[in-house]
Amino acid sequence: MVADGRKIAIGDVHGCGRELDRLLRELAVTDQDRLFFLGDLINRGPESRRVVQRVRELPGARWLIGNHEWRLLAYRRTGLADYIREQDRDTLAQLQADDWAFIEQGEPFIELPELNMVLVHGGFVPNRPWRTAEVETMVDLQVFDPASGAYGRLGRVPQGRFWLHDWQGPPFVVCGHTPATDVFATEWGCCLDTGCVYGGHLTAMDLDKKTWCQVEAYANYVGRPVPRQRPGQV
Ligand SMILES: [Mn+2]
Repeated sequence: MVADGRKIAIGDVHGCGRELDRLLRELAVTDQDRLFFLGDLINRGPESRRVVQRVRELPGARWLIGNHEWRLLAYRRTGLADYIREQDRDTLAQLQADDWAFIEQGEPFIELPELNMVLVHGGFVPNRPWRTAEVETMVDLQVFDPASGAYGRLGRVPQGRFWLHDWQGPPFVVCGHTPATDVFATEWGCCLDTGCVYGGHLTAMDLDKKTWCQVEAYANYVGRPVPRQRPGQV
């Protein structure tokens, strides 16, 4: 029997507070539902602090570390300007000590054994046991080249394709991080980053039913369009 409430994963919010409000309304979230945020709550969009605060108010919510949180936490730990991008300044000005304490509790992955699922921000290298993955890879993986085994961020592996093309479960992996206009789904995984901050959609997934719910962004906060496809998609 399914326990009380739903288990719902939500893709990259990136400071899109109004869209998050709208999605939670659309889902009619109750205190019995368990929400799992796939990372990159902050940056690029206008309301990083309010998004963090909204997630903190949700009972039982869990959240992943995304590459944006990872990078800013590294900056706070080291003080090295190498970790900072221009887009981070506004976020750094907004976030307070209590927000950082919350962000530091983010998890590199979330395992849901009862569903045979794992949630991660970036991804896992295909053909390797996912438990051996390093955090740096989990938060940032986008593409994989089956011929050479090379993997990494978009553009760093030009011949690579979106890693879920080559992922064979179990487990079924739900990720964010690599935006395109539509959800990407295979037998063994799906990507919920539908580019809300680029004027796309914010996507939620009911993990028991494997169904999706989306709301459209109110604006494009970045000025570049969301890519139509992920690398290697046909
Ligand atoms: Mn990301």
